[in-house]
Amino acid sequence: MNIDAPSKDGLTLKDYGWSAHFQTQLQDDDAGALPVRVVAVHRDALEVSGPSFEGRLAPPHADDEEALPTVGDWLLIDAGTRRVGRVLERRSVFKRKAAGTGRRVQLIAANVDTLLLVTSANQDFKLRRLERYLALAFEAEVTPVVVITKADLADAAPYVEKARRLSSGLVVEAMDARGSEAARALQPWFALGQTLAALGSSGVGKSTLINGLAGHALQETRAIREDDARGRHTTTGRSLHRLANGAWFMDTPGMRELQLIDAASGIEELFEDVASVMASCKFSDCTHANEPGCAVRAALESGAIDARRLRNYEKLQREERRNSESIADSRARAKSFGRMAKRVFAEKLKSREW
Ligand SMILES: Nc1nc2c(ncn2[C@@H]2O[C@H](COP(=O)(O)OP(=O)(O)OP(=O)(O)O)[C@@H](O)[C@H]2O)c(=O)[nH]1
Ligand SMILES: [Mg+2]
Ligand SMILES: [Zn+2]
Repeated sequence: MNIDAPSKDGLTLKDYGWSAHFQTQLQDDDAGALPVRVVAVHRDALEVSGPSFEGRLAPPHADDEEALPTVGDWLLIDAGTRRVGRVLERRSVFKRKAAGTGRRVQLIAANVDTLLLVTSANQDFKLRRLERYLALAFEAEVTPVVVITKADLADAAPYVEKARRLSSGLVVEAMDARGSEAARALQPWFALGQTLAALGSSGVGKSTLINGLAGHALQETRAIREDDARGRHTTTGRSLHRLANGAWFMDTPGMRELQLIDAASGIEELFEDVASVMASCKFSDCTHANEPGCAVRAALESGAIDARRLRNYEKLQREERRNSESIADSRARAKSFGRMAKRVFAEKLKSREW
């Protein structure tokens, strides 16, 4: 497969975000396969795009949610039948616990290079929610950029200041998402073939951003409710779009809830400052209540760490553990059910009279 071979519209695999990470996964028998990228997932079809094929495909079946293609994934499809062969190993993936009581994982996006955490300079801005999204980015080893929109409607400086303190070196940009300053501020992340994804609540301006960056209305946008600044869930599905500057931008529906799963190391990395204070308590099982030599109480008193941050660290840790354990249970059950079904089937075959 020639990675630089251009397609009819002049785009190469590299323009679609292909890299050595994917190239090295190709084997000899993949010679006739076409690599395509998933740009949208519908109930009954996958929408894909690549130098040699663009269109809709029948989605493959799999019991394991995480093995199914998600937006941003690279797939190999059969050049003749257009059947989906396999999903290439992802360079990064975002997942959450599926909303509701189900013990399922939901994939949000794959192969993203930069995650835009979009919030507004209004009631939507919540440090604890930003921390949730940051843990997600750190877990996936994806660069986060906090984007504070609606800077034309309020003084964004205090919001920027607070967001910057969430993690050392964190990039925070405030802007009017409708204007040309958005493209200027985000320019460093827009290299050719780079993939950005925007996550955040409904109404913060994710679709407005993509429209401004594309230079035309790709996605529908709708005014928020005046009383509480909440959006109206205008965007209903995730979709990946190519911008004129050669970068790819994923618009997503406003999230009501992001329950972390398989994100323990992302949480640890984000709260490394708090964790290291905890590690220096005199007793290893210190509850930070009234034990002597408690480093946490001392750090709270001196202002080295703040109570809100400590609370959210403990909350996210508890939640992540609970979610990951419940999914591990259902994964194990699915596996043992699969084994049982196989055994029963084998018995049946044996006892069958031919
Ligand atoms: N004044 C101002 N309005 C903005 C800005 N960003 C977005 N808006 C407006 O906010 C409303 C919601 O924007 P959308 O782009 O639809 O929000 P969204 O994040 O895509 O929302 P969902 O699709 O529901 O998740 C629209 O009326 C936008 O014009 C901004 O920076 N300044
Ligand atoms: Mg939208
Ligand atoms: Zn302690």
